[in-house]
Order: sequence, then C-alpha cells, then structure tokens
Amino acid sequence: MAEAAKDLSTEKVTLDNLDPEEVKARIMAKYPPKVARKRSKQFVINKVGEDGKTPVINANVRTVPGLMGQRGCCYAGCKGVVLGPTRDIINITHGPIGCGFYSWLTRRNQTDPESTPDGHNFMTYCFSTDMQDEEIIFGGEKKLKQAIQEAYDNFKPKAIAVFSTCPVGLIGDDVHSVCREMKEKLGINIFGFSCEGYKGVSQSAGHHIANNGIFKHVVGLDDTIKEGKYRINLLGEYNIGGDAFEIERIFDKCGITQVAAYSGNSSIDAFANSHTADLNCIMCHRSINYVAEMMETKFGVPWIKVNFIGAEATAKSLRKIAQYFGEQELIDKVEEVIAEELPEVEAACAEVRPRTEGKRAMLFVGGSRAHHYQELFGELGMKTLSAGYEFGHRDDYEGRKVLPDIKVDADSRNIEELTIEKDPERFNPRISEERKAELENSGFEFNDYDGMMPEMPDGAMVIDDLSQWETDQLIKIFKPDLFCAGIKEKYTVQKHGIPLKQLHSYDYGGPYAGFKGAINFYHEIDRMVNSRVWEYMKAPWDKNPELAATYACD
Ligand code: CFM
Repeated sequence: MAEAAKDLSTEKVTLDNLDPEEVKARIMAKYPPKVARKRSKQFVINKVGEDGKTPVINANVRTVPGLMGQRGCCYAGCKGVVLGPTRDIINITHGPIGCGFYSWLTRRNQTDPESTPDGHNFMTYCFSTDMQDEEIIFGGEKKLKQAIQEAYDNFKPKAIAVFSTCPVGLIGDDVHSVCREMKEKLGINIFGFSCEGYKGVSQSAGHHIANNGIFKHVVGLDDTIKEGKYRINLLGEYNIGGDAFEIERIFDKCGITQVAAYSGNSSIDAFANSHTADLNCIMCHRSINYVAEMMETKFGVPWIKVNFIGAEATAKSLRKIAQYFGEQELIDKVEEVIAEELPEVEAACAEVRPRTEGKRAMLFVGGSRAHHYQELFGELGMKTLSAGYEFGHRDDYEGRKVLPDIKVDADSRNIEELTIEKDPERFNPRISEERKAELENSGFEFNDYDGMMPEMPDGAMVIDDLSQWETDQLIKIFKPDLFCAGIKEKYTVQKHGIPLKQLHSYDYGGPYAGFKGAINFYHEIDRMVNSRVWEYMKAPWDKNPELAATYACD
C-alpha cells in the first residue's frame, strides 16, 4: 500500500533533464485508467506550429468526481464575479446563508462611490433571503418578495438583482416572476438570474448567464450620448486590488473616455448607457465576450482584445485603441503618455530583474489571468514552467480560431443562448467596411483572441482544471520559485516551502494593472521569490509518517 501511494518526487528525477512528457506519463500512471484517459486530454505539452496552431486541449468539461479542483460554481460566476463589483445594485442571494456569506466581496473588488452623484455603494453588504427548512419545503417566493421589499425600504436603490442558489432550482421557485411583480410594484429595475450553482461545469456558466441578464434587462435603457471624443467600454475588468483605478488614470491621461466598465468600479447607469460607446475593449475574454458579441450584433459596436497586465501589454493595448480611432491627435497623445510612464517602470524592472531573472513560476488561475500574468513574469525574466485555467474554454487556450471546432455538450447546451438581432433604430456600425478592411490588412485584429498557448514556449505544461494532487506532484517534482493560484491552494503550497501569490484577490496587494501596477508587481515578486523564509519550511507530512492509501478499483 505504501508503495502505491509513494510520491513521484521520491523517484529519481533531476531538475535539469526533466522531460515534460515523461512527467505527464508518471502523473497519469498513478490514476485509474479511465481517469488517466480523461486527464491526459487536459494535460498538454505545448508545441506551437508556424501557423500559431497548438495541440488540442480538452477544457470546460466536468471535473472527475473525487479530484479536488480549484473551481467555483455557476452562482459564483454570476453573482460574485460579474454582477458583484457593481456598487449600486443590491444583489440578493436567494438561498441558504452560506452561499451569500462565502460570496461576500471580501476579496477586494474596489469601487469609488464618489464617482456617481447618489454615492450608493452596497458592495460592503451581504444580502440574503437566508432560506430555512420551511422555505425548502413550502417554497421561498414569499420570503424573496419580503427581502426585496425590505431592501427597497431600507436603501431605496436604483436596482435589485436576485441570484438563485442550488435549492432554488431544485424546489422550483420562480424568481423571474417575483422580480417582475416587485419591479411593477416598486418602480425600480428588478431582475433575477437562474444561476443555480450546479448549472454548467464551473463558474463559466454563471458568466454567460450574467451577460445574458445584463443585456436583457439593462443595456440600452439610456441612449444619451455623453461627452468625449474617444468613447470606449472596458469589458472583463473587475477592479481587483484597484486595477481599474490605474487603468482609468491612464485612459484619462490619454483623453480616452470610459463610458462603462464591466464591471469593476461600475454603476448600473453606466451599463444602461454602454451601447453608446464606439469600441468595446475586452480584458477577460472568458467572462464577458458574450456581452461584446451581443452589443456588436444589436448596436454595431466592434470589439477588440486588450490586456493591461504588463507594462508592454498596456502600451500595446493603448496603441491599438488609438489605431482604431485613427486620429493623429490621439495617436500622439498615447505615445506621449507611454513615453512619460515607461521610464519609471523600466527603472523598477532593471533594479529588480537581476534578482528575478531565470526564476520559475507556475500559474493556475481562473480563465484569463494564467495567460495575462505571464506578461509580467516575462518582464521580470522569469520562466513560466506550467500554466492552466480553472474553467477556461478551448478558445481561451488555443484562440478563437478553434470556435467552429468546439463541440457543444449537454452541460453547455443547458445555458441559454440569446437570439440577438440588429436594433432597427439604434444599430449603427461604428466603422466603415473599407476602414475595417484597411485596418485588418495592416494586422489589426477585430473580434479575436489568440489564446494562451500560442504565446507559451514549446515544452511548457498546459493543464486544465488542475487538481490538488497534481499540484502537489508538480511542486515536488519541479520545486518552482513561485506558484500563483488562489486562497484554496495557498496554504498547502506554502507548506511545501514554495511561496504562493494569489492572483484572484492579490493577497491584499495591488493594483498590478497598467504602469504603476507593474512596478508594484515587480517589487512584490522580488520580495517573494528572494525571501529565505521558505527554506525553513517543513511540512507536517514530511515530519511525521502519513497515512497511505490506494485506489480500490479502476
Ligand atoms: Fe475573468 Fe476575473 Fe479571471 Fe474570471 Fe474568477 Fe476573478 Fe479569476 Mo478569481 S472574471 S476569468 S471567474 S479575470 S474571480 S476577476 S480572479 S477566477 S482569472
């Protein structure tokens, strides 16, 4: 028995001659054959062809029961991620108190209530119907109505959103009709989400449901065209650790007007007006590409992929926005801002880099950061040995070119696809066909995301939906200098004597976006990978004998 459960690290593997295929084979060999077959398709050794093509990775599929994954649920993606950071919507969790409590936004989505006149900010509250046995048996609609009424009486918000948790779907409460009734009664915008935790295979399902809901109930309610010459929306930026504040600072400096952000530092009025912007810029493709696609179809707003994580990436994204508008005045201003900001960033990087050069990182985060943060590590001269998403889809790994090849399985079919058509009055293509073709001929990409794998070196291990056991094995085999993940992984990784940087909440640090954010990140990573404290760590399971176990069957 002890033999079977032996760690791979006890076998002779030297750091210099590790063949990733061999490492993969060893890890897979410990699984029952059926599990190994499934995990093999999600554990890919990268190889980029000349055409930018990469190996196929299986993604957005169910986690094998029994494997401890990193994922969250559909409700988390809808309520916690997409709608949560909007300060002036009261978000009521319809469900038992645990769901509301654990999605209380203590992970530091920041917001600035001063930037809207009423100063509303409900993000620090946790609203829940606190369902009890009685509601599970007799239905919870009455209690939901009371909760909406109570929230309204106390706060007089502009909008209330209701989020369904697992039991709501199981007992069949109709949150949508309750919302309609209360909307009628109270005269404010009230809408619900069928984002029961069990829908789909991860929080990714919740993103889609949130996108649909915002689009149906909010986008397009206010047609006022506000001031500003270069008017954009920033999509998929959630103001973790103040990232959005830094990006807004840079936009302001460049003379770019942000009409709405989805949804860091955002307000419901901005969503309602967002279809008046002239360009959608997507940071996190996974969580928000649906809004961009729908806005283009209905209102004619084109979208581009941007990335403000990394100083170079920030400069590149600003140039791309300027190129889209094509006005010399903006192009010059953007160059001026970059020239002004970069020296400080370069000085910080030059100071830190001798101590970070050659260090090795692993990143397993969400659906976009495992890609974006490789920019910052590249600037520090660090190598990404392995990376993967918790819940990204194949297009987030391999690029949107694979979209036509993705088979839609039952879990995805479960999630509503809205049929969107051109708005007969308000559709307005922001850019002429000729200008679009001209830009595209010069290499400018609309509606595209190349994905993570084409930018990773050959031989890097790309692993989807990493499990805790695989985490342990990778760490023991490779002993990376830094592991990036979230709070669930943090303490076991640290017990191995490896520093862990949280890239979901930033460990209360940040911002890391934009120019100033890059400087913060360089210093923080320098401190982490060069601290000697980790050498002194000895995990409890290394000190004391552990219980050994083996799989009973395959
Ligand atoms: Fe997008 Fe996000 Fe992410 Fe995400 Fe998330 Fe997040 Fe994330 Mo945590 S929307 S996919 S569902 S960038 S909460 S703000 S950090 S896992 S990589």
